[in-house]
Amino acid sequence: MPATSAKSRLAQSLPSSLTAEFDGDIAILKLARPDKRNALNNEIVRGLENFFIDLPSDVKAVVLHGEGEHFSAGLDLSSLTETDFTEGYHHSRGWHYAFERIEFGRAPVVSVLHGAVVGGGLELACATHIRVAEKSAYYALPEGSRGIYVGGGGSVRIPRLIGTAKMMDMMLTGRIFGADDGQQMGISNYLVENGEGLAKGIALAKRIAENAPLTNFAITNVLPRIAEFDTAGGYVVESIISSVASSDDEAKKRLRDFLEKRGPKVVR
Ligand code: 1HE
Repeated sequence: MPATSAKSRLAQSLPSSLTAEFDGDIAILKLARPDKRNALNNEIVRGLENFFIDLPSDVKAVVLHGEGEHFSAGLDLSSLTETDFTEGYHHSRGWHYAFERIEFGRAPVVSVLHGAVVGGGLELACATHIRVAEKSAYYALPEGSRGIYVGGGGSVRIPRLIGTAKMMDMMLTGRIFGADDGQQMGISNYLVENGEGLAKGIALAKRIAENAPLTNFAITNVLPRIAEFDTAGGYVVESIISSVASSDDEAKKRLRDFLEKRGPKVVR
């Protein structure tokens, strides 16, 4: 798969703990620190941030997965041993900035989860737009037992997915949820057999990449904001973004295609 120069420059700029491949208009980004169970140190978090800042505009969707037996063991615990308040605060804010680049970036992101998806690993997964879990995936927030607290946006994103009560249970009691529970609770959108996650993630990313870019932008960057607005404000912003999308040439072409019997039908 030949990469354009912007894509190969981006791949080469990554730290050794991250690798990127390109397959047409999708990128496949891998956490590549299996010896440390893809624990997230500053290098990986900054590498993720820079990857999403520099993502070329012809990349239409991203798949994020992890090498080895686990998606991610969360925060690299060796990086927090001697921090004071100010350093800890900025460390956490650094994760927020990086994960916001994923959540509100240029392209929708599909994560593929397997093995441990714990602490900051779960926070990272929750910053992506679609989660595919393999049966081996399990979810935990062991911060309580480490004497720390989530710092990668987990308090904001995880309750939106599973509710505050379940997150409290995970943090207070160390409760671990398996892949079936995670699917039922809404952590994952898709549940597949072990070894099938990456193929499913790539297939979904390719499907997402076929959508009009402006619609994907509205879904990832505007919908989550509207969902937090009051009702009246939500309706106004929805009407604005819907009008912006439908007045785009791409929408006009796709609507014409359907009316002239060229566009895809919605079939099961
Ligand atoms: C690590 C980390 C890590 C593994 N930081 N080094 N996260 C946790 O509390 C989870 C901690 N990790 C584990 O519970 C286990 O490692 C796993 C269940 C994920 C995997 O177990 P296993 O048996 O496959 O691997 P292992 O033998 O425990 O670990 C292999 C190596 O990875 C070992 O290093 P080695 O030099 O002895 O080979 C481990 O020390 C290392 N390793 N996990 C550093 N997390 C923004 S705030 C977010 C807050 C959090 O994320 S808190 C949750 C932290």
